[in-house]
Amino acid sequence: MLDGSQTKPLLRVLAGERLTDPPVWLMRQAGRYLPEYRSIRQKADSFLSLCFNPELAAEVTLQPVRRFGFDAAILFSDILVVPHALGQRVTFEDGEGPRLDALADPAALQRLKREIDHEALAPVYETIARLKNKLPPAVTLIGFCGAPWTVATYMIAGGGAAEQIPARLFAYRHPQAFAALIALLVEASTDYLARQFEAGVEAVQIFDSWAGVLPADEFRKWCIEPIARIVGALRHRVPGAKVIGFPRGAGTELPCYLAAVAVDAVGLDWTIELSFARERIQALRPVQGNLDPLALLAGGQALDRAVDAILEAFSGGPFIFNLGHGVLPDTPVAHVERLIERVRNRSGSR
Ligand code: 1CP
Repeated sequence: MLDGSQTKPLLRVLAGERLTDPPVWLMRQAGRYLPEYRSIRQKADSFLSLCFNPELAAEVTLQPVRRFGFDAAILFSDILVVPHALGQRVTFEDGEGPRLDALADPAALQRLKREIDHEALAPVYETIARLKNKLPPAVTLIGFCGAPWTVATYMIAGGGAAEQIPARLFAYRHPQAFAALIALLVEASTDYLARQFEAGVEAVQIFDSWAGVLPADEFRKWCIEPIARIVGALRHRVPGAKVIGFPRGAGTELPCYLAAVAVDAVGLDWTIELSFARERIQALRPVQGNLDPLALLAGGQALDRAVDAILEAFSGGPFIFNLGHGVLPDTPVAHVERLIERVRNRSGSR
């Protein structure tokens, strides 16, 4: 399964190697900023039907790799296919983001299945199988899931919510029910990631997009502990499974996260100060990141300066160039081209 780990740049970095030319890919590299994505998106009735159409999902996964020559392809899907496979109603309204049948109180948890329905996710595994033979040999296929905390925020609020107030209140008011939901998501996510490896992904990323809204002790309880359980159980099922953690907003809690979670690399958001990241994080584990997506949207000298500062900070150790969060829909394609060119031209000269 891990064939190619000797040659694929991204897998070499995940194994702890420092490369003169860092591999580069971008979170949300497939999406509305690409005209070729928008034209495929029109062919599908809904966003979920695009995620569950293996032919189209494989195609949109490949689009950014073809256009920009990224070192990784990330499976085209969404973190909210897991609540869907647990029986919750999930839809995506155009321009408004996801809508779920909110879990308003502990009794609502009874509506969920006891375990993830792999039948519902079969198209995702088929997309992975199709991609395996279609990727250039140096490109790594990355699978993913949302971290239990981040997925729970959407399940409880029924969509995106400012500061994740509904989920935080639920966790304070009903800690036992909340722990049961997190435990269900730990099982479901482990199972889901193991199946992705069996279908052909070579690494996975665990997106904890809302880790940063929690107080430190809650962060340890609802983010660190569950993710540590997922990574431990996953490695039991898939020995050597490569995992990238992305606890967005974890800040000064990052060393604690790395002490407890055996991820192979950690994704850094753009707020992390670079010398702190080099000395306190990259010294422990390979890092991935951390360009501000707004610097990419802005382009010009702001982009160049930010790229150079990141290369300067991280080129001395194992490093994957990425954004500190996803590509924004209004990002000009020319700015992504400029970014790739700069990363490839500046890094080699060091
Ligand atoms: O119609 C459309 O085009 C919808 C836009 C869109 C896209 C392109 C959504 C809705 N999801 C995706 C794809 C997606 N989502 C990918 C695969 C593509 C790639 O990375 O290239 C991945 C990895 C995700 C992960 C995801 N979904 C996260 C974690 C990363 C992050 O951005 O923080 C989260 C929080 C979601 C939920 C979600 N799905 C879609 C939206 C608009 C949102 C955010 C909702 C919100 O909080 O407002």
